[in-house]
Amino acid sequence: MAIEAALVAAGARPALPGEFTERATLNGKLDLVRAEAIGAVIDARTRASHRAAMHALSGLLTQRYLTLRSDAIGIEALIAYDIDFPDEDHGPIARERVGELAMALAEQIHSLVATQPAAILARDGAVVVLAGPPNAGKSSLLNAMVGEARMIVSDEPGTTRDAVEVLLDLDPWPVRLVDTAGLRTSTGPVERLGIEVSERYLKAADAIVACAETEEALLEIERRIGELSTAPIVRVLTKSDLHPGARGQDLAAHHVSAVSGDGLTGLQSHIAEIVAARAGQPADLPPLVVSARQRSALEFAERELSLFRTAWSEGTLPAPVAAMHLRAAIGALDELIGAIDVDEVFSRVFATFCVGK
Ligand SMILES: Nc1nc2c(ncn2[C@@H]2O[C@H](COP(=O)(O)OP(=O)(O)OP(=O)(O)O)[C@@H](O)[C@H]2O)c(=O)[nH]1
Ligand SMILES: [Mg+2]
Repeated sequence: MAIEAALVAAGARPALPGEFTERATLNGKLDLVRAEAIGAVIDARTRASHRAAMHALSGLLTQRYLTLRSDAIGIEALIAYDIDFPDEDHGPIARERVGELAMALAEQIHSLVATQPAAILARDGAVVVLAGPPNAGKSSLLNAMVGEARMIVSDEPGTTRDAVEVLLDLDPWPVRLVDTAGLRTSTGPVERLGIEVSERYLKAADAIVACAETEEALLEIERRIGELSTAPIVRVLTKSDLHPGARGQDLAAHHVSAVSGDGLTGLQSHIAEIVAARAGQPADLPPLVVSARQRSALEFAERELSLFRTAWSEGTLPAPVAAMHLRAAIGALDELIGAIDVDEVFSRVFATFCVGK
């Protein structure tokens, strides 16, 4: 602090939030997409978000945007003839060809816009609900999976009353593990409320871990879950340390102990597989667009391209007017990358950074 005060007295001033990154960008060392990626890398709480941010930081996302932009400029060059010679019937390039290229470009842009659900999944995790009868060992299982005593555990049935979510950073997608009140015909009003919350979570679940100590109880709970949800179910027979003998061999259930840790790894891999089967493998998806600024620029470009395509293919507007939509799409792509004078965009982006980055 004393050194800082001396420096300030000598005429220095503390860096503004994001100022170092902003200066690097303004001096051409970083493009805007990579600059934003620095913030995203710092903010990433999951491996999936971190991976997406690192991809952007590497410059590959910028490359992708640059390709889109140069494709759009390529189309603009093709229609120049129609604009310059509006009275000619046929330009050197067929109108349909321009329409096809604009369509292909719009699809490319859309595939990036459409990564929003995957970007949300990477940040927040898939909802995976632990469900089962009271005392099945659900809270103990959650504690064992996250490696800390998050939930109160007791041998009194009906211990958990409220649903509690914990982020579990599985690969390739994180999971929001939800512990719920044990499902049974309620004994009291508070527990009944807890069970209603469990039922709501089950309806919204991406996957359900059905937990029970015996196979009869497991089948019964599965039947009850089936009335509320169509999400895939992972079967778990709990407390395997207390049941050394063969139990539920036909059920293809995971035999898990929260005490010994038995079966936990296999269960987690199975959950991760189910989520990946629904959401896809990151390597098969386009790069995730994690920045809201980038997504809205892409959406704008997509809308303008669609207006261009309609005007162009239906010939409802003169070519120069249709071309204005294409120009607007290119403008949005320019702004996305930071290729033009974007002082205002810059300051908006960097103001969200913490001091000194
Ligand atoms: N030996 C052994 N005991 C366990 C295991 N898992 C849970 N228990 C015990 O079983 C009892 C119930 O565990 P909880 O985790 O509270 O069960 P729950 O399903 O969350 O119960 P409710 O919240 O009431 O629905 C506690 O006494 C735990 O110590 C296990 O893997 N092995
Ligand atoms: Mg519990």
